[in-house]
Parts: sequence; structure tokens; C-alpha cells
Amino acid sequence: MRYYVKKTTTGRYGVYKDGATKPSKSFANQSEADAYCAKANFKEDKQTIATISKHSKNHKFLFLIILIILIAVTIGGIYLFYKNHDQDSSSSSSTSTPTALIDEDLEFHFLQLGNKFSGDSIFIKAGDKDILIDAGSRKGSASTIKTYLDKYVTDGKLEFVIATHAHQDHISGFVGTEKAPGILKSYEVETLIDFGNTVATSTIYSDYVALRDSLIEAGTNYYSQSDCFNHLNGATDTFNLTESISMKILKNVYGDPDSEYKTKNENNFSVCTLFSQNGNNYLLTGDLEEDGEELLVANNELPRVKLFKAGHHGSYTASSENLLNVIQPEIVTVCCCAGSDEYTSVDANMFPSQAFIDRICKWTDKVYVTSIVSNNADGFEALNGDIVVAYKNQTISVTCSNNDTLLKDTKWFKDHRTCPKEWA
Ligand SMILES: [Ca+2]
Ligand SMILES: [Zn+2]
Repeated sequence: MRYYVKKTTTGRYGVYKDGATKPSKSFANQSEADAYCAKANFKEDKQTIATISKHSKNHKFLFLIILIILIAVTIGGIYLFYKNHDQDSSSSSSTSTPTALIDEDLEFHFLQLGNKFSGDSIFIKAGDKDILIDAGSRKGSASTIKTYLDKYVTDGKLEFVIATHAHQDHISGFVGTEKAPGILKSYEVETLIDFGNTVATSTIYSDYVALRDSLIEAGTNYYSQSDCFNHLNGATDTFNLTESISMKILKNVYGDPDSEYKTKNENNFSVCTLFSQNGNNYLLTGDLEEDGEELLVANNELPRVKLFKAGHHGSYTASSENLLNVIQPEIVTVCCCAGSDEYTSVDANMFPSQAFIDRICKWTDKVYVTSIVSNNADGFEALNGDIVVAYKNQTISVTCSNNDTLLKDTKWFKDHRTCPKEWA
């Protein structure tokens, strides 16, 4: 509060408090009023200083307490770390992890799609964040996918949706039908990332774009993959999903309209994502083909991965040596309808192809496949079924809805594929 001097209506000199309509005191001459005013303000200043110094004393006290807590926590942390270290080195356990490590649960769900057509839909639960990559394989799959998602998406919101490329076996379920409303209509979508680059002209593509644009209008953040890896339009390449889990949009130069690399193969526009948590990595490359994989390796520093979603449904045209030599996958999931003649009549080239098996076998026999063709009315049934690769309590596990049989141990494999020596 400050005082000031002002001439009153009666011709005297009033000393007014800030905001007051009547003077606190009035004087016949101005010098007396000025002197009083200065004294009053001096008193005010002293009080303010006193209050501030009282507060700063409180602050000092608070600071001291925080310092003591910090020292206690540090000493406690060091003690626990060395205690664990001792236990680890005396036991046969291989890796040591300080207990202070934050690692939220991380789950990758590779879904069956309710029909005999190969396609992708991968649901990822990262802590409390919900991410959906693709929604294949046909419009009707929307209801199969939604029934599955509803068990996990508790807040009605998908924090991230990614459409890898503009083929129907990846985007149909986003659009859906009247009876099976599209995934983009069934959930709130916070951020949508897609291929950006495309040569698609199909109806399903334009339906998807119309829906995407209506979401953007309604407030969904939208980035193309090149926005992400080129850091444009407010995007970044790495999204921190939780304290420990990140999602990186890898640099696929085919997905960059300004790059010198051009292609007419829609698959090569696929958005590629790398999930990382405390040194564990998980790679999904959509339907990227061999030439796209070569450029992916050249333009990104790819780590070894725990999980790799087989490129292009286990096609002979993807999961090339070039990529596998770098990522050295431990678990491989194939989203396809095994043994389907949807794309070829050559048995060896049907998903999962013999060439894919001959390359992947050098790294792992932990290969899982969602569906298989069948003589039943639906034309398909579960092979492993919905495949869940989960990281929990510092352990990675694979749990499937039908069975956990490795591809090499299935009847279909024995009847249709030549077992490589690595798997024998
Ligand atoms: Ca959510
Ligand atoms: Zn596909």
C-alpha cells in the first residue's frame, strides 16, 4: 500500500492511501502533507521488507528440509543399489537392475481380423497410453477390432493412431461400415500419424482421408511421417509415451515427398515405428519391402530388437537379410492368414513364405502367426490367434489366444514348408 498527496476540493492538501476516496489526513500546506506522506510510505516499506524477510526465513527452513530428504534418499539409493549388486553377483542371475528403475508395463497385441484376408491391426498398451497401428483387413474387421480394444481402452481415447500405408488390409477398419462403425468413429483420437506420401487412388483411401480430415477439424493432432522425422509442423520423431517408453517414427525416405527417393510401390511408404524401453526395442515396419528396408537401415541407427513384426505379412519380398542382420530379432510375429492363395497360387510364396522362414531361422525360432486358412464356413481359423508380446516385471513373454505353438511345430508348417537346418 502506497500514500500520495492530492489537493482536496476544499483547497487543502490530502494524503491519500492507494485506492481511497477520502484522505487519511489533510494539511494546510503542501510541504507538511509531503513530509507526512513520505513518513507513511517509509513505514509501509519497512513492513513490506519485514514480511519478505519472514517469508525468506520460511524458505530457508524449507530448503534445509528438502536438502536433508535428498541426502537421505541418495544414501538409501546407493545402499539399495550395492545390496542388489552383491546379491546379483553372488547368484547366477545374468543381468542386474537397480530397483529404482522405472518400467511401466508394455504390451503389443497382434490381432486376428475376423476374416480370411491377411492384414494388420496392432494394439499397443504403453503404461496407460493406448496406441493403434493399422486397422485391417476389411471394413467388417472394425467390429472385431473394437470388441478387442474395448477390453483395454478404458477411457474411450486412443492417444495415438498410426495408419502405415493406404492399402485396404491396413486402413479398411478405420472406415468400417454402417453395421461395423469404423475405429476412427468409435474412439476419441488424440494424435493421428500416417504415411503422408501415397500413390493410392482407391475408394477406401479417399474414405479414409475424408474421415481423417473430419477428425483434424474436430481437434485431432495430425502429422505425416515426414513431419515427424523432419521435425515439421510441430511434430517430433520421438514421442515419450510414459516415463520409460518412447515411440520413434523412423526415417523412411520413401515417405518423404521432398526426398530424391521415389517409388510407385505403396508398401514402401509404410510408417515404421521403433518402441524403446530401458534398452529393449520393438520394431514394426508395416509392409515395407526389401528396397525400403535397405534405405531404412541406411538412414536410421537401428538397434537389436526383442520383437519384430515380420515385414509385409511374412512375404518373400520383405524381412530381408540386410535388415535382419542389424536388428537380430528374438521374437517375430506374422500378421497373416497362413496358406491363403489371396495373392499367389505358388505355395512357397503364400504367407508366411519359405524365403522368409529361410532368413528368419538364422535369428530365432520364436515365430508366431495369427490366422490360418480353413475349410470351415469362415474360410479361416486361429493359428496362434491374437498374439500378445508383453513386458512386465522385467520379463518379456508371449501369450496367444489359441495356443503358443511355434510356427515350426505346427501341422501347417510340417505339411507346407521345408524345415531349415537351424530349426531342425
Ligand atoms: Ca487412452
Ligand atoms: Zn498389407
